[in-house]
Order: sequence, then C-alpha cells, then structure tokens
Amino acid sequence: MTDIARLKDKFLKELKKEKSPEKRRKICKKYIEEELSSVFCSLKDLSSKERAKVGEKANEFRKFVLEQMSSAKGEAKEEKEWIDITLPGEEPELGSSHPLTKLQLRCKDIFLRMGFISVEGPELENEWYNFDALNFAKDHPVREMQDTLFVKQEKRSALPSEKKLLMRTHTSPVQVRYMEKRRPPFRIIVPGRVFRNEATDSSHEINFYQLEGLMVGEGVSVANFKAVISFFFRELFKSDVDIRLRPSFFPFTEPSFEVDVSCSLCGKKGCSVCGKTGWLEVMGAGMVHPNVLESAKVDPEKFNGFAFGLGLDRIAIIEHKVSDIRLFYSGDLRFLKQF
Ligand code: FA5
Repeated sequence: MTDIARLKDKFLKELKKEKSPEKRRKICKKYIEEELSSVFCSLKDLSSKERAKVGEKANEFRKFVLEQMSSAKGEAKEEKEWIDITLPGEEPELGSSHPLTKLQLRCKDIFLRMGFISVEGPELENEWYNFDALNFAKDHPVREMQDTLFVKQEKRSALPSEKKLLMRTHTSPVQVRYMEKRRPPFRIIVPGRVFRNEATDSSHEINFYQLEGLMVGEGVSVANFKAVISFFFRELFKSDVDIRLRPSFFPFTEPSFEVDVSCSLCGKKGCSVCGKTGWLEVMGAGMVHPNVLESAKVDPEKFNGFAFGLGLDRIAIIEHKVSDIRLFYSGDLRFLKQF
C-alpha cells in the first residue's frame, strides 16, 4: 500500500466517524492544508520518476478530498436553511382605505345620486384662482404668510397673480376652473386636500379635506341649497342630527352662511372638540357672487347658483366620535385599524 493510499484510508475512516457536515468539512480542510501540503512539499526529495508517480496519486487524492469538502459544505448549508413545510403560512397583512377616504366615497355617492358629477383640481394653485377670481380683496388678511402656505419663487412680487404659486387653501378655485370652460347648468362636487398655515388643535389641522359643491343654472335659490344639504346629511348620518345655518361672510358668495351640525361627542352639552358650543362648523356656503360668475365668463344676469365647502375631517370627527382631528394624520395603525 502506497503512502497516499494509506492517507486516503485514514481520511475515509475519519470522515465516516463524523455525522455533522460542518465537522466533515473541517476534516477535509485539514487534509488539504496539512496532510496533503506536506506530501507536496516532500516531492522535491524524490527521484523524478517517483515524483511523477506520487504527484499524480496526490493530485487525485486532493481532487477527491475537495469533492468531499464541497458536498459537506452543501449539506451544512441545507441544514442551516431547513424549512418546515408543514407549518401554516404567514398571512400577508392586508391594508384598507383610510377613514377619510371611505367618508369621501360615501359623500360622493350621495351627491352623484342627486345628479352632481365629481371633478378635481390642482393642489398647487396660483393666486388668481385661489383668491382673485374668487373676489378676495388685494389686501385680504388670508393672503398673509401666516395664513397661507406660499411657494418660494424668484422675483415673486413682480409676477402676475396667475404665476404666483401657493398650496390651495380651499377647493373653491375649482369652481372657476370648471365654469370658465363650460356653459351652465352645472352640478359639480370637488373632493380634495387643502392646506393652511394654522396652529393645530383638536379640530384644526394644517392640511385637511374639503368637498366643494356648486350648482349653477337659471333660478337656483337658497331653498334649493337647503334641500340638497338636508338630504345629504340625512343620507350620510342616517339619523337625526340637527343642522343650523348662520349668516356669515365669504368674498365669493352673497349672501353667505356657515352650516353647523350638532356635536355628537357631547350631545350638544359642549366639549373641547366643539369649543363648548354644542355645535361643529362643518361647511361654509352661499349664493355664488356675481363677480365670481363674471371671472368665470358666466353671465350673472342670466344665471345664479349656490356653492358650499364641506370640511370632511369635521364630519368624520362627529361620525366616529373622535376626540382629536390630528389622529387621522398620525399614521398610528392602532387608531386607523378601528375603521
Ligand atoms: C372655505 O374654505 C370656503 N371655501 C367654503 C365655501 C365654499 C364657502 C363655497 C362658500 C362657498 P372655511 O374656511 O369656513 O370656508 O372652511 C370650510 C370648512 O372646512 C369649515 O366649515 C370646516 O369644516 C373645515 N375647516 C376649516 N379649517 C379647518 C382646519 N384647519 N382643519 C380642519 N377643518 C377645517
């Protein structure tokens, strides 16, 4: 028996004794790095004939050890990555619509049933549509930095108001955008996100959702408005919430009013959400100002109409008895998963 044959015999015996693939891999490594390397080192002391013979056998053995080593390595990897296929699979977590999205869809559905169509407008608006076309005076305080989020622009003061950009403060600019391209009669709603530079509290956010409504035609009256919103709230709440109209002011409506809904959180007794009044202001409204119709190239002598802007977040507060508007934007799944 040659030295190499003896070495192989010893190697196989050692390998057979070891069950763990990791340990078998280590034995192979030892034979390559120690045993075989000393065989190769001793080749120089042999005659050239012997060297060729022993060298060939040693190379064959080395190849054999390397094969054993790679199969042990494969087994070790498999052992580590072992999967129990009998375990039940992990269920993927399904997302769901945000409560404000769900509410928006329900509101849309009620208005669509009354013959309104839903349209959209840009969140990045210009001063013309957001203020000028809506009859806001040039020095109206809402145009101040502390109320509105303006976009930084080079040489802004020299730009015409059509080019001065801001984050829209309400959905009303879409009234003009829509009307200027079409002829009455119109019945539209505009759901969307709006932005204000506000100090937040339990009923005020810096970004929130509105749903604008606009109905323009011949002989449209406040009575039509009351009929439309009464039907809307009845359908939405499916219960008897009280509604009241208060005189108000908006530059783009005349006359103007605020619409309040009774606070369901405190049952009209007064709480922090309704500012101790028992009522929550949910909507601004009024008859479209003739100047706005003119801005949109609609003849105010022939046509008139009503418009309203509903605060969706406030409705969600009332409906779900949520104590703070900021929870809707917190991204807290413990809160959101309840809806
Ligand atoms: C407006 O934004 C008018 N564009 C509404 C309008 C449209 C009037 C058409 C006339 C004709 P106001 O600023 O009141 O009006 O906002 C409308 C509603 O948005 C409020 O009634 C309230 O429900 C909601 N709202 C206002 N500010 C906030 C805020 N910071 N956070 C949450 N909701 C708000």
